[in-house]
Amino acid sequence: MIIKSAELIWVQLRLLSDFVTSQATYSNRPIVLLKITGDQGEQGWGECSALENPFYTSEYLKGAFDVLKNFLLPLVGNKNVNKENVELLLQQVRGNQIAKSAVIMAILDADLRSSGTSLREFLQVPNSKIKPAVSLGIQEDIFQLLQLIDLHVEQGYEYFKLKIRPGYDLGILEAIRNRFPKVGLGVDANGAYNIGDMDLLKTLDDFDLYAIEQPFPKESLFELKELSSGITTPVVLDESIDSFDSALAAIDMGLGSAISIKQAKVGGILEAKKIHDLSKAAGIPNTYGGMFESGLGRGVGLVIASSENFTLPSDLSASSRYFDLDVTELFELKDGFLIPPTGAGMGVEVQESALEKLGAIRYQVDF
Ligand code: OSB
Ligand code: MG
Repeated sequence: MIIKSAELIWVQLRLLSDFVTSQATYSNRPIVLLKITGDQGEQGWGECSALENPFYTSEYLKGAFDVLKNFLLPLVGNKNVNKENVELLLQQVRGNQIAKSAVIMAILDADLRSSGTSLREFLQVPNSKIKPAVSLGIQEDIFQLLQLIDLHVEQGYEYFKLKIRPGYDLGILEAIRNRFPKVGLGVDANGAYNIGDMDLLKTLDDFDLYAIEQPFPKESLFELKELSSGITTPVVLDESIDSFDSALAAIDMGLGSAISIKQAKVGGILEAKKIHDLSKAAGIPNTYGGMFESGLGRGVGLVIASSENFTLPSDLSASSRYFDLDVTELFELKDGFLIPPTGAGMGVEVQESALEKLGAIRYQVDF
């Protein structure tokens, strides 16, 4: 397909409630959608899921928009692009994984649609459904947190990934375990601890957690290795893994016991698949991480997260937990499960009417 034009569409989504982590407070959830059109009228949609600020990844949405418009789209414009050559065409740009992932998603969407193939078929993912974990931000007090868990248990959630930070850890876990002895619990510190917290973190083994995600910053190699070899709870690497190479190095060095994949964070669907295959061969389980994607990124995440090696719960909750209006159909919990899309391409339709209602701002690029 020769790429003839592209449209970058800025959509101002808003989270239904603030989400607080040790790194940032998220209220707005702007996203950029990329629509590409080929010479035969083929169309493909991608999502750029960079967050509003550079506190989780070094990329942030305005920067990613700029990189897409000025550097990535010119590399594919007027060229014959397909799923086999797109990564190579984008290679000249260093880093900027999230921006690249949007182009790769759009190309894959158009390419797979032209042969009537679904992402699930392309990735050879089994036909399965997801029992998701709901990721809960830091709350003002323990009562609010307990109430929130209650509410989600009622909706059918069985797994909870709690954001923690120093001082907001053992206390909340004790209270939750008292009240919900059986519920599936994981924690995510977004790198908030340091070497002085090693002994405290080792006591987390007492709470029967399915994961301790990114306890230390990604630079703290010794600490990550020391903790993951000193406890039985899986230490999940999230910020540490932003590419196949970083996954290879982390596995080689024994930095963690599990790897969180997000296709955006690692530079796209194709790289995510490579990291999945590598993890599987190394006997390292995966979890799929969300980053408040719109329905497009959520649908893609659900497909990837149904791959074989995602044996830890993934944080991919229902759309209505985040937004009241999304750019696609909503993914809702049915008897505790989310169902990955099965249609051609990404299997998700971006609704122009929703873009309109959300006051989307469009930037047209012709080649
Ligand atoms: O660390 O996994 C993370 C959201 C934004 C940035 C980083 C993270 C997260 C989440 C939320 O944990 C997951 C979700 O519900 O989408
Ligand atoms: Mg995380």
